[in-house]
Amino acid sequence: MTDSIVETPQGAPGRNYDIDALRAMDAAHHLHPFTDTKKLSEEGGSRIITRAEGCWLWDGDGARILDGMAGLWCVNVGYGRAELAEAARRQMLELPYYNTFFKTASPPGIELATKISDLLGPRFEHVFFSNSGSEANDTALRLVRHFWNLQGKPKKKHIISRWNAYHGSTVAGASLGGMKPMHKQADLPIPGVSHIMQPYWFEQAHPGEDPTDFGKRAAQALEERILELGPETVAAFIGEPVQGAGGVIIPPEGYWAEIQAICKRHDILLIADEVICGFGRTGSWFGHQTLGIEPDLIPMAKGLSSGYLPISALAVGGRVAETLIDEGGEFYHGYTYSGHPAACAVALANIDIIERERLVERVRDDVGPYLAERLQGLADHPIVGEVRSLGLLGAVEICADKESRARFPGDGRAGTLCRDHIFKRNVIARACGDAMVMSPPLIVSHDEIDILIEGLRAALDATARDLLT
Ligand code: PXG
Repeated sequence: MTDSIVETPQGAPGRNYDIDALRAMDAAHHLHPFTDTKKLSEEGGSRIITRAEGCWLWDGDGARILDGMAGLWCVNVGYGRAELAEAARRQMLELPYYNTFFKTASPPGIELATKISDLLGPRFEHVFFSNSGSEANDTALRLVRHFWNLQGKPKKKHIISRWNAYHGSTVAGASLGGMKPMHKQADLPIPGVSHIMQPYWFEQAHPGEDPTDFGKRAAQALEERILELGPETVAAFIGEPVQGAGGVIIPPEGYWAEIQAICKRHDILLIADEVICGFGRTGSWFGHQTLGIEPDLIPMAKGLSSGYLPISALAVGGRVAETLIDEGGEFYHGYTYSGHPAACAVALANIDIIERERLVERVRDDVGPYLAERLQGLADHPIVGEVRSLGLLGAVEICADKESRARFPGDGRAGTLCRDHIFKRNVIARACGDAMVMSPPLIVSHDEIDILIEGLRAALDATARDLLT
C-alpha cells in the first residue's frame, strides 16, 4: 500500500498511498470508535489522514487541515517532533518491553514516576501507570474502594460523578462518565456510581440566576446526594477541573471551593480527572492548580505523551498512598503494559519539550489570552450566546436567542451543521451538542488562532444561513 516518500500538492512530504483502496479497506474491515458504521459508508467513508506537522494535518487527497483539537485534545507539543520518535527508537532498541509486575522495573518508568511526582509537588509521591485515560480511571475506582476497605469503612464504596462527564469508555470509565447514550447501550452505570448536575451555567442556569449562585447550587447537588446516600456509603467524587468532551464547561468561580469543602466535611476522596486538563492545557501544569483544587487522586493521559504513544498514569496522594503502601498488601491490579518502557521514554521526552519551550507559560501568558481575545470577537455573532475559554480550551455556544439562551430545535443539529461547515473549510473544531469547542496544540501561533477563529466565523455564518433561512 505504500510507496516512496513523495511531495503532496501542498509540499508536505508523505508516503504515496492508494487512498481509494485504503478507504475501501477501511469501510470493509475497520470498526471506528463512536461511529455509526453504516452511516459512515453511506456518507462516503473516512477522511484518511496521512501526515502531520506542527498544528497541521494532511489528508490523502492532499488537503491541508488546521487541527484545532490537537487530535483528541492530546497532541500538546504538536505533530512532527523528531525527538519523540528518537526517544521511542532508542528505547525500543535498548529495551522495548519488560513488565513491572514481578519485582522488576525499567529506567524510563522509574524516571517518569519521579518526574510526575516532581511536577505535582510533595502531596503526590506515587504514580501507577496504565495505557489510557479509561484505565487510569478504572485504577482510581479500584484503588478508592480498596482504600476504604483498608480504613475499616467497607460501606464507603459509592462514587459520585456528574451528568455529561466523560471519564472513558471501559465499563468503569463509561459508568463514571455521565453520558446517557453510553449507559443505555451497555446497561451502565455499574452499581455504586451515580451522577449529579454539572456546573454548566449556559445550559442549566435558571432565568436571572447569576453564575456564582448557579455554581453554589451545582455544588450543593453534591451534598444533597451525599446526604441522600448517607455519607458513610460515599467513597469519592470524580470531576474534571474543566469538563472537556462535555463542552468545555468552565465552572463558575467558587464551585470547586464548595465541592472541596463538601468532600472534606463528609470525608470523601476527591478525584480530579486531568486527562484533558493536564500538561499545560489550562495555563498551569495541571487543571487542579488553575482551579485551586486539592485532589486525592489524579488520573492523567493524553498530554502526558502528547499522544505519540499510549500511556496514562494515576497519581496517588497523601493518605491514600500511605494506606495502600503501609497496610494494603498486594494491590491486585495492573496491565501488561503498565510502565511500558518506550511509552515512558516518550512521555519523559515530551515533558522535557514542554519544560524547555516553556509551553505552560506560553498558554498562560500568550496564546491563552490571545485565544480569549479572538473568541470575544465572535460574541456578537447573531447565533452565538456565549464564548468562554481557559488557557487553550475554548467554546462557542450556538443558540437561537441570546437573551433566553434558547437552543435551535434538533438537539445538537446546529452544532453538527457548524462542525461540518468548519470541516469543509479544512479547520477542525468539535461540536459538543450545540457548543463548538477547541483545544489546539500548545504551540499554536497567533496566525493559526486567527485561521481557527476565521474558520469558525465562516462556519457560524453558514450555519446561521442554514438555520435562519
Ligand atoms: N477522562 C477524560 C476527562 C477524557 O477526556 C478519558 C478520561 C478517557 O481516556 P481514553 O484514553 O481512555 O480515551 C477521556 C478521553 C471527544 C473525545 O470526542 C474525548 C475523549 C476521548 C475520545 C473522544 O471529545 N476523552
